[in-house]
Amino acid sequence: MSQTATVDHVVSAPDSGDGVDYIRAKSGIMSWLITIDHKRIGLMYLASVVLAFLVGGLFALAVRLELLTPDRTIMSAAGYNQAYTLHGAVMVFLFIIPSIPASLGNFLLPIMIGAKDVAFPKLNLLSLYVFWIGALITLSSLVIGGIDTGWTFYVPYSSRVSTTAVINVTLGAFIMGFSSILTGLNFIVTMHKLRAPGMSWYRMPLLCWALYATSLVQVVATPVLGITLVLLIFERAFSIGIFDPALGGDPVLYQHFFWFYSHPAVYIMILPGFGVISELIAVHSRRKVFGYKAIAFSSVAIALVGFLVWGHHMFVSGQSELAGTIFSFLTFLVAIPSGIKVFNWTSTLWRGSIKLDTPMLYALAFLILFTIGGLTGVFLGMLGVDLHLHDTYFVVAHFHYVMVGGTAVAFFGGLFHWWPKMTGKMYSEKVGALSAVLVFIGFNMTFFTQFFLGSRGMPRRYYNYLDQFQPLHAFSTVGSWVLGLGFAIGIGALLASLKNGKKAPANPWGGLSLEWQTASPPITENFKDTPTVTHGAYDYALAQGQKDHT
Ligand code: HEM
Ligand SMILES: [Cu+2]
Repeated sequence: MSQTATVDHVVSAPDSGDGVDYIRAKSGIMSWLITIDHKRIGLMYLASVVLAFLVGGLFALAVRLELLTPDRTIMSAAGYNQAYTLHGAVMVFLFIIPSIPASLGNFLLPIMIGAKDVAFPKLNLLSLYVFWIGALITLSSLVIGGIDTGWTFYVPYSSRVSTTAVINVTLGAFIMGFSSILTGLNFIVTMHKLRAPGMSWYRMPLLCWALYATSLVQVVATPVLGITLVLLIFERAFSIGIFDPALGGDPVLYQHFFWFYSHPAVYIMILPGFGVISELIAVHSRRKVFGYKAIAFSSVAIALVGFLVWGHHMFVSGQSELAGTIFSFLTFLVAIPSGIKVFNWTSTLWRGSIKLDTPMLYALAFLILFTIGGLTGVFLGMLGVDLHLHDTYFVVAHFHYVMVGGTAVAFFGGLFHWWPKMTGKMYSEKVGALSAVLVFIGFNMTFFTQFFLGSRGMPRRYYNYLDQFQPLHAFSTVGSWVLGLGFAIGIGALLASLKNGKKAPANPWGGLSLEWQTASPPITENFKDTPTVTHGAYDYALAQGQKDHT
């Protein structure tokens, strides 16, 4: 960012500039491994999920490369099944679910509400270790032969037919579930108990509200996945006949259990993204968020309604027509709070003094991509339309628009936004902007094509395909290179800043929420004295010496 922008955006001087920052406070690897500082834990989570993103991303590039030609390109059919399964499992369980809450959330939440740490700092460290253990067990499948069931592990294929490392991957996911639950519990208690004086619920930044709603889902839904996976492991190890029809079990029951978690889980993935986008849009357009309460409550509403719609994954599984119709109707309801958010973000931008910094570019990309993802979700929620589109590339395109175009893009936008705070370094604004543009172009090339592929009948998870699909597949594959390049350049810009970056000021974007009122990087205690909060997170008009630009 440019010099002049810094000046015109600074709102207040840091009030905790002295004291040692949390990075230099202690040194040596042990001081990290046994730390209970939420900022260090957040940073270690950050490194872990970015690493997971790279692993999942390499599988993605391999899968896409295989699909460049209708027949064999680089791998066998069996290898292909393993590649897309691990891609899906790693991206979901090791990247998207923990990405924003465990890394950015851990780092920011206590600072944003003016606390010194989360409510249970040791539990926080435990959740990181639980995550590492689960992740390693899941990845151990790589060395002992892979897994080819798809990330949903549907029975009876996963319990009886597949000869692969199903138990490792599901056990790993089971264990990582505890990490998710612990983080959720910790956040809920932290927000209830540790808000600074004056930090009422309605003065909290919207990211906190989003993390609150996410935590509720994590705590309530994750145990269902845990039980399901344990049952699956027992089924596979001892053939006890819960899910396997040959043993008197019910495979559709597995699907109910699985999606009762996994649909709410998509809100564990996207709600934190909503929170990040609210921050980016408000700060980089210097506007009071339009409809603060509507955005806050819509997060909670989405979290609650999200529990009622799992059956839309099972329209073709033989559930009754009445059940299908009800699930279809309930699915449409989720569109309302989601629509409210998009409307309010757009209204916030309206006449704001928008600065096209890298985080804002990512936020605008999010708005477009998530809107496409959400609208195509409405198509899939229509019972009759889904019969045609089910298990085609239309679905692949839809969930990538939501998960990558939504959550992953929000995660990177947030990473650029808070990077100066976390590391004390400014990255190259030009390179950052380049990455955002490449991600946006590459993403649409990769995935928009797949809406056409799917509606023309290209099934998902197929190794070979009819020649007529090749032009679109090839275009999508080339797009994945542009997308991969965009992400790589973005990560490169951040890493390079650690060495060559200019020192970051406390408040490079002129934000009003508390994290911008402390030093970059913050001191171990976050604030020298407990801050007293006198205005909302976005009250630019009320903030001292500053006018809202509108
Ligand atoms: C870097 C860009 C990415 C590319 C090019 C990509 C590409 C693909 C492809 C080609 C498939 C296989 C579709 C099929 O055969 O049915 C797939 C599946 C999947 N991807 Fe991605 N992906 C990317 C990023 C992500 C991310 C960030 C996530 C995060 C959640 C993700 C989640 C999934 C899931 C859940 C599946 C389903 C696997 C299955 O059906 O079993 N992808 N992806
Ligand atoms: Cu769903």
